[in-house]
Amino acid sequence: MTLEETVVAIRGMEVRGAGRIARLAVEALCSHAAAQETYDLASFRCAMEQAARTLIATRPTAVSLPNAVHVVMAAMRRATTVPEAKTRIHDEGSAFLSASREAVKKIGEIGARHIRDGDVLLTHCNSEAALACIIAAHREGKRIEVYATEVRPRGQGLLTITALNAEGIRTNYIVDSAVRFFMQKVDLVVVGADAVAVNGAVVNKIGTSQIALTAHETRTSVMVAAETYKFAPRTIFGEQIAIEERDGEEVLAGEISRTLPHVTVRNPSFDVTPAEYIDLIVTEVGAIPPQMAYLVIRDHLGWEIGALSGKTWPPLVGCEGRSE
Ligand code: RUB
Repeated sequence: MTLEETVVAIRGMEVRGAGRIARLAVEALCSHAAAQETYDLASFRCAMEQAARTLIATRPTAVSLPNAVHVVMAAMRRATTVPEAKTRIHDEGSAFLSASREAVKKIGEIGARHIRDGDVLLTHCNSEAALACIIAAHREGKRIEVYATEVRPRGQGLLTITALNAEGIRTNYIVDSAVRFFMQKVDLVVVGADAVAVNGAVVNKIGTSQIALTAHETRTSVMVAAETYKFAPRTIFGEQIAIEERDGEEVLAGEISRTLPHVTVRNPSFDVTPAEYIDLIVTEVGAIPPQMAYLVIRDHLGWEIGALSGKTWPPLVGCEGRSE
């Protein structure tokens, strides 16, 4: 896919989910680098920095996206020639792609250990990391049953029930507003994450915080499955994670909304679940209580924490004097 096609695919949610978005962005950076014909390092760097910015702007909430782009761009910035930069981008990009796929597998293995034989689970949206845990538990022979939400307005629950059905997992498909009705039957909520803040708060599909609150009320455990590249380093410096608000047309389409001039349709795509409503975050480096998020950022992301305190992020290196 070209850079432009990738941008359209991510914005239009043909490719969605924080992990998949990150991998697609890295693939786009790699092919964009390979397609550059210049041997002038400054021009090459500028083209790549602009591509990085464009990709990061496609969807604002999933921190996996800027984190993945940063990994590749940091490798490029160390190069002194264009061929070296291309090689570094290719190598770093390939390493990220395989580490990301491996992380999901590992999370599945670790997460499955927290699912018991006979458990009733509830999941929300469509998270490959959360599904990896559920499917791994099922493949280990644990008899589980799942409640999966519909996920208004985009209906990602359909993807989830299709995946669960393909595995032969007993699944109940419910509308989002039925969560509290069924929560008494649920042993464990398993969801993914678009971002994890330094204080352990988890950003995930809109409705996750309501589900966690309901789980708290019934003392049902909440497990979040999140690769380490979904942890948000700049939250250390108080940066807020932006919550994407999508077009109201996704909620109320067409003529009816035009006949209600006093009504504004609001469509936030994600919400924030505070750490106190989360029991465990399963990452590829182990399961942690949310309060340990800082350690993941410090020890496993490989970011220069000091460098993050700069005002503009990501830095635009190599485009000095050029129009963006
Ligand atoms: C997807 C969503 C998922 C996380 C984690 O939202 O909220 O739970 O991205 O997914 P959207 P994964 O459909 O708006 O992208 O574990 O696959 O990264």
